[in-house]
Amino acid sequence: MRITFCGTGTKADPWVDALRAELPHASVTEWKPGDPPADHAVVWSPPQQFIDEQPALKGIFNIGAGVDALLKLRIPADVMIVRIDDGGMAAQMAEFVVHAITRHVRELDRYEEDIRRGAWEFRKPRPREEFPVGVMGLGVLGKRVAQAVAQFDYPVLGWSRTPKDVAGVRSFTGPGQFDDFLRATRILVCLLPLTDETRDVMNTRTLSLLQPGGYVINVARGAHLVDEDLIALLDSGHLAGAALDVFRTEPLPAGHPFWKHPKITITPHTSARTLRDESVMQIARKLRAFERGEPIAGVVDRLRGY
Ligand code: OXD
Repeated sequence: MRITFCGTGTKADPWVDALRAELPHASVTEWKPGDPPADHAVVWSPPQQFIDEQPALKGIFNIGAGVDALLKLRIPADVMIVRIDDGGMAAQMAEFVVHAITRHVRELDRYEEDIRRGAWEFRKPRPREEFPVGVMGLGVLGKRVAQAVAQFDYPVLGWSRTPKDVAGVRSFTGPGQFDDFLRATRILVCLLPLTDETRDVMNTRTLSLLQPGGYVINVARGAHLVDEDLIALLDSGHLAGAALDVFRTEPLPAGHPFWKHPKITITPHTSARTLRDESVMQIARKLRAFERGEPIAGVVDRLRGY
């Protein structure tokens, strides 16, 4: 079996070495233009040239959870596209979102300011029942996040395209229940895949439906959020703040208003990083199953977009 690795912005050697160690019978190399055709590819955001030069691919294994960059390419219909199910990301995502919620609800950002000016002051605890958390997207990551938040006794709501049953989470399904979900939410967490249907999903209309003092946590893709609409609702006081990890353009351009907005906390797309060892083990497991003709999890439905 020949495997080619092509990871834009990703150091290839550690991935190639780890894949070789896990799949000793395969020939694994970093892709170079003009290379002979491989049977499978392990990729992150490859160029179209890569796809065009690899006519024998049976499977493409994406080393991230989101396949939006990959689905922009022209990929022959018979090539299976597989995403990482977790790769160590779910626990990181859960801790990141719980941290963002805790920081906001417990006013830890204000305490940090107080301490910086030498003030020892208490704030009245805010009842968590007043901060219902709505998680958009209940895939592997969204489900783990919703469950983690529920552990801290927040009311948790989930919204997904198809019905999902997650213990401790009040479920809303499809476009028909979207507005009810938003109206019942104060802290909105976006963990949706980016598709034509979900692009710009957080805009003036939808964010206005959140409860007053709403808070937005975007850990999915920058294009889910209309930047100007968020800023207007923060400035009008309807929204209390936002924690943003992803942006329309990354790195976030110098001078973008998000850098300095007092109600926005930004991080550089780091909420959940792919952990190499776990991902390689998962890819190797899936490849072995595929070679044995067994079904594998995480195959992307191209029509659905994830
Ligand atoms: C991913 C990401 O999709 O890192 O895995 O954003």
